[in-house]
Amino acid sequence: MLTRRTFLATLPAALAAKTTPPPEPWGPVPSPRQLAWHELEFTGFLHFTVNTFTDKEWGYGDESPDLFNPEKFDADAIIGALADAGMRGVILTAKHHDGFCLWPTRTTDHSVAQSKWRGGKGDVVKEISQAAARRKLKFGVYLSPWDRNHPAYGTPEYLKVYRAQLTELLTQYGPIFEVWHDGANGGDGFYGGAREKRSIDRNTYYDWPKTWEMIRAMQPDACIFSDVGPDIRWVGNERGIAGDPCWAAFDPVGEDGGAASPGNVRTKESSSGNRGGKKWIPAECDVSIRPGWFWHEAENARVKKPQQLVNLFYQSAGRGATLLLNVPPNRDGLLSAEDIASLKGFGDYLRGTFSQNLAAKAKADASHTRGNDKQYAASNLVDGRPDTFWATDDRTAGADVSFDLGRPVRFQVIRLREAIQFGQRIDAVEIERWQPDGWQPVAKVTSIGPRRLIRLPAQVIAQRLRLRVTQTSASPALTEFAIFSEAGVG
Ligand code: FUL
Repeated sequence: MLTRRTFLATLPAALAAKTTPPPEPWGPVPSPRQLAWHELEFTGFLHFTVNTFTDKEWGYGDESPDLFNPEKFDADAIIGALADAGMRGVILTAKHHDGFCLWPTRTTDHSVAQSKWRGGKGDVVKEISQAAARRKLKFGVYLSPWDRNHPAYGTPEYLKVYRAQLTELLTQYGPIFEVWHDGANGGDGFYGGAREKRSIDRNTYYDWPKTWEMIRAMQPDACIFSDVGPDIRWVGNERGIAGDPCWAAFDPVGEDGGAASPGNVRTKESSSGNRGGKKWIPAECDVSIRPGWFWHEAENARVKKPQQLVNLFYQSAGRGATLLLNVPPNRDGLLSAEDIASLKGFGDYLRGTFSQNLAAKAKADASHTRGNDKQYAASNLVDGRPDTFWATDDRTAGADVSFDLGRPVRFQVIRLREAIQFGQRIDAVEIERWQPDGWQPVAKVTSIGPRRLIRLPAQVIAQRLRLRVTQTSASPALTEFAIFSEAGVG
């Protein structure tokens, strides 16, 4: 007998049977680990090693481990300042080019274990990773392939050392969200006392495919970063600025047009990616809050101001890339007051601007556009949920959604997100507002992907807004339309 209860229990299945299928994916799509990474949006970089004490950017590799002695090192204080700025992950230079390891590795004596710091019992990697976990920041590691200290650098023997170091880092410090390999490779160095120049073949020496396989086996959720991916690409500059447009697809090509590898990529294509490219390798924008990557007293007055960080945020995260902002600890093992003040001003701006979506209660209407379905309704654009989306089968230019805000609203920032699990489908959109004499343009942009922030030159007042997809490569699918009033920058 069909009671009310059994009827209700069968209802969801009956409804599910009637739903329209989601859009067919178009082009490359992100892996689950990349999807999780896209959500981070803003992460921190910590450049810290013997260079901090020698005032150098690249150590030669002959530095005494005793130089490293950050007497007031406080991982919670460092991570706290990054978390308060709004960062959701942090990457530490576990080893820079000089070869000094910030953890007590079994692979070399050139590490914290040989330093005066904490009587040789300290472990920077452990303390930073644990402090990050306490503040719910994801933790990642930078392990420089180039090692100017190691006697075996340049021979196959060193590759074993590099992989053993990676294995220690990826098995002893909990979950890793990103493994960062830079592209600086070979040259002169100490090399165990040889003090000579050693060159390597950037395409073959490191046998990257094998190393990446090892990383996958040890930390399947970690994204691997390098000039060429495989998960995340370098944006091609160290100024923190993504291209506009910035496509997530990228098919890396070497400097000579042949095979690419970390340290050998045609960077002019890295900032915008390749529309129609075959691989989903989104851009990461690394930039330092100071002129250098490491802390130098002489640069204390040149720390970027909150307003500069805000501009960088729109030029990186706002174009769908992730911002990786370096904030180097000083000789005490703390962030300097200047850096903390800038982070605070920037964090206040982000919270003040993005905590309230002024379109959250808007009535969304896509009735002019064909193919809409209740399940993928336009109201999903304003519901604040990342897992619901608006989709239409209409891929002709002009598919549109209008939003009635119920009263005139003043705003200056618009945020759009595509449902990237189906690929980066949209080529261009326009935003308009209703004026007594019809729809008037407010903004036009191209690539959206995981995020597009449009910062208008001045505040706009509108009660009705319209989003028009003016060019698309497949039927559009978007998860968000949000508007914000911009906070002041302290
Ligand atoms: C580069 C290095 O040479 C710089 O020192 C810095 O670490 C930067 C983030 O990556 O490859």
